[in-house]
Amino acid sequence: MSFPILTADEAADLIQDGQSIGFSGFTAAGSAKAVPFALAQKARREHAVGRPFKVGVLTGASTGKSLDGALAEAEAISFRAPYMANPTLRKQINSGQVKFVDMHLSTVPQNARYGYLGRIHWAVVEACDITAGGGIVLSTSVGASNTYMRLADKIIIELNTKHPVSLLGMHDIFEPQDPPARTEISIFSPSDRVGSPICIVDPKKIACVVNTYLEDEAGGFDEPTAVTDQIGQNVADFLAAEMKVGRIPSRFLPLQSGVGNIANAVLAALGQSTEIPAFEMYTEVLQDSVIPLLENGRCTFASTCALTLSPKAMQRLTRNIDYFKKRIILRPQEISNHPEIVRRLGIVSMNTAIEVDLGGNVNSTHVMGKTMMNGIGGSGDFTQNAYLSIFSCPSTAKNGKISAIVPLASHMDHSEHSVHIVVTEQGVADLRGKDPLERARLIIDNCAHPDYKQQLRDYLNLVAPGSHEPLSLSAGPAMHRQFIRNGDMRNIDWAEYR
Ligand code: 0RQ
Repeated sequence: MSFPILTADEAADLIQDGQSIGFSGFTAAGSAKAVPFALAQKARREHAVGRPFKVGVLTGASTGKSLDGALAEAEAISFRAPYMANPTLRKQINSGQVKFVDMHLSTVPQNARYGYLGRIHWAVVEACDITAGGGIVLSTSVGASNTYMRLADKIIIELNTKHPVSLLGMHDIFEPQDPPARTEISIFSPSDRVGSPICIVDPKKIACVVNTYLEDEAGGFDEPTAVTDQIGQNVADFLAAEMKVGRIPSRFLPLQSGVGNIANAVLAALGQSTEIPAFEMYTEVLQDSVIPLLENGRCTFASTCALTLSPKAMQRLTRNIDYFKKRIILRPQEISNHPEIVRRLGIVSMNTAIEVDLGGNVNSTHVMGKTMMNGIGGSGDFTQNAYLSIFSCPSTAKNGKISAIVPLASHMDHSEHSVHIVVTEQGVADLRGKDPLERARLIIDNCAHPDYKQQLRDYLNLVAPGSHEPLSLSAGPAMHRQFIRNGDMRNIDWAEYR
């Protein structure tokens, strides 16, 4: 089967102002690159002659600089969902210039099918190959590409020969029926397959193929610090202790791990732990730290939605692709993050908080309650359904001027009902089976930074006992107010709240 071959500029010319595009990309892995970059140049040309040009951008999750970065810099995005991590786009979202809908990632394909995300005019999807029969072999992520290609009016394929065609066989593409026709998803172990290695699309919808040779734009990670190492160690020690008391079976449970420096450090620590047996992962992103663990057998299998690897780690994987193909499955985000499977497999979820309050509620998305950082991503999909849900973060941010442990979270993504364990470099608070006052005391004693412990205890003395939740609606936001006024959360005079 042959399709028209166009340049990226010619393909971008097919896309009109006001249209909506479902792009491939779950993190920078497998993001469309050439067409969005060309589209950004087109937007600049249109703007230069006084014509409007903006598009709606749907993806799997965050993307690389050629997609969110280039389009945001060209002021070409009107609407964005469901997750992003680009600084320019973040500014535009926080200034109200770009509409952003922050969603649980597992729900994106279904919401697209129901039409909540509007008409999808184009799917622009990176592939590493197109089979003789017209099947699309996706590249380093699946995200929502299978659904976008099925729903979009027309499809543009970026055929990226930088990715090896031997990725064929790593994907497992499956899209459930919508209720009431949905049946069970038959995944009983991370290595179970339920779908097809390729995406079957209507060939009449393929408008063109754009040939590219471009590396994924995933950045590396910050060097581990004493704080991130200690957080990793605390998580590893806690899980080892859970195994000893029999709450985690000796063959262990599948792990999910979020994005970022902390998640990377936690996985590295679990890999090094002599007390934790070899484990499987059922996760949404596979970061650099897992590659050596797959090589040395500490991680025996990984089901993921994306290979979020630095170029170096990606080379390591491609050099040994047959080995990794036996140990990695790439799934659509609707399946990698599916609540049914997360609950069935008994996943241990490990995500990162911006702040945690004394009730055990977690804010993962909004700094000071109103500035969007990245989005909830898949953290809610896993947290709400995990056997054991863990949130970790450094106990302070911004050189100690911000405490991650606060009386009342300024935004709530994960409630006390779903958050089991809180970990900072100071220690671990196990909130299971604890009432609100016990939770508050544990979080202060075990997780707060010493600079903030007394201040938090003073707050607790102010509000407890006397109610089920130790809460004051006037004093709860005091530490945030103090930071906004003085640039530092410390030194609150609680007298004004008595
Ligand atoms: O700021 O970038 O200016 O230095 O937040 O923080 O400590 O480097 O940690 O890279 O792991 O990111 C929650 C944002 C953490 C991320 C978050 C500032 C801090 C720094 C980054 P700088 P670190 P990480 C997977 C699942 C979304 C939910 C999720 C995230 C920057 O993990 O987006 O897990 N998670 N999704 O200084 C002010 C605070 C702060 C703060 C940290 N209390 N106040 N700033 N920072 N705490 C995603 C997918 O599904 C794809």
